[in-house]
This record gives sequence, structure tokens and C-alpha cells, in this order.
Amino acid sequence: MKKLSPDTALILVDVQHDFLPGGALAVPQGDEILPIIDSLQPNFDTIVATQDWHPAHHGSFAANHAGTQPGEQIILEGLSQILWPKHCVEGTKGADFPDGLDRSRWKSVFKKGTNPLVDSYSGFFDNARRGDTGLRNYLLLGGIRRVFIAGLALDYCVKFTALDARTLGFETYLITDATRAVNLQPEDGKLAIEELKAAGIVCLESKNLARYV
Ligand code: VGL
Ligand code: ZN
Repeated sequence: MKKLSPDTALILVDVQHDFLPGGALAVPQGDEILPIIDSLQPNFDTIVATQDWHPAHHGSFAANHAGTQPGEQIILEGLSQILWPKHCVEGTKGADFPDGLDRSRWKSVFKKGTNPLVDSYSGFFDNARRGDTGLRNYLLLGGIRRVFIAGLALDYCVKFTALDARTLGFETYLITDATRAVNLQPEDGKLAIEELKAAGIVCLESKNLARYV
């Protein structure tokens, strides 16, 4: 197919070892998106990625709150926080990208979750909407008007990245077969898609990408 117009970017959210099978916060079937992402990449001039990148003492880790288990909810600095297994610790293999994924054409990587006091699901802002990763300015300076989003996990970081992109005024698309959900509750992935559609985000399958050139 013809490449998508140069005002379009592909945002790959948190495609990291710890979210893949065998990882600390494995997303079921997360590995199935890897070949799909690699087949998508040649269609985009601008590809950026986000990288979950936590200090070991991050407040979202159950291990850092005595007597808690992953999946429990706490209040962290005034915000409701789901506790997670320790994952994507800065500099570890779990935080790295899988070897099978072609990174040769990525223009930039935006790290998130670096502040131990607040989690960061969106690739744009932390959950308190104070810290800014720089992704928005990067896209605007590059003349990007449309973003296609893929990666992990659909019900957390992909969802919040897509919602922020839309709120910031980008025409926003989710590639539904290039994402997978954690599904702490079995319907979470389905609900995320409904929420994204209701927010004006177009959900498409990768095989239909050519409709958007
Ligand atoms: C994510 C939970 C915690 C994600 C990151 O990438 O979806 N989920 N940290
Ligand atoms: Zn995280």
C-alpha cells in the first residue's frame, strides 16, 4: 500500500518485555501483536514509542507497600492507584524492547512513569496530569495531525494515550488487532474499545489501514 500522509504518526505504546508472555506484568497474547506491528511500520514516516520506565521504589508496585497484593487499590499521593507487580524497572531487561521488534525507523522514545509518586498510563502526561513526557510537543513540531496507536495494554496505557491524543486535538485511531488487554476484569478490553469509540476515536483493523492513506 501507499504510505500514509506525512502528517500521520504511529505511536507504539509500551511494547516491552515485562508486558509480553513471561514478563512481570504479562498481557495475555501480547506477543501476537509483534508481527502485526512490524507489518504496520513501513506504512508510516513517523514512528514513536513510549516506554514504561519506573524506579525500583515506584509507588505503583505492591512490593513497596507492606501487606498489599497486586490488584489491590490504594491512594497514592491523593490519587486512586491499582497496585501492580514490580515491572519495567529502569535499566532492566523487563523494561527493554523485544529483539524481534524492528526499531530501526523509530524517531524517538518517550519514557513515562519515572516519578515514584505518581503512575503514568498515558504516553503524554502522568495520571495527575502534571508531568509531561514531551510527546505532544514532539508531534506538533513535526507537523503531525493524525495518530494511529498500537501496543500494550489496551485497558491501561493504550487507552489513556489514545484518550489524551484525542483531547489534545489529534485525529486518533486505534489499531485493534495490534493491541491486547490485561483484563483484570474479563470485559476490560471490550469496555476500553467502547470508551474510545465514544470519545471519537476510530477503531480499525490493520488490514484496513489502506483506507486511511
Ligand atoms: C501499564 C500497568 C502499569 C501499561 C503500565 O503499559 O498498560 N499498565 N504500567
Ligand atoms: Zn507501569
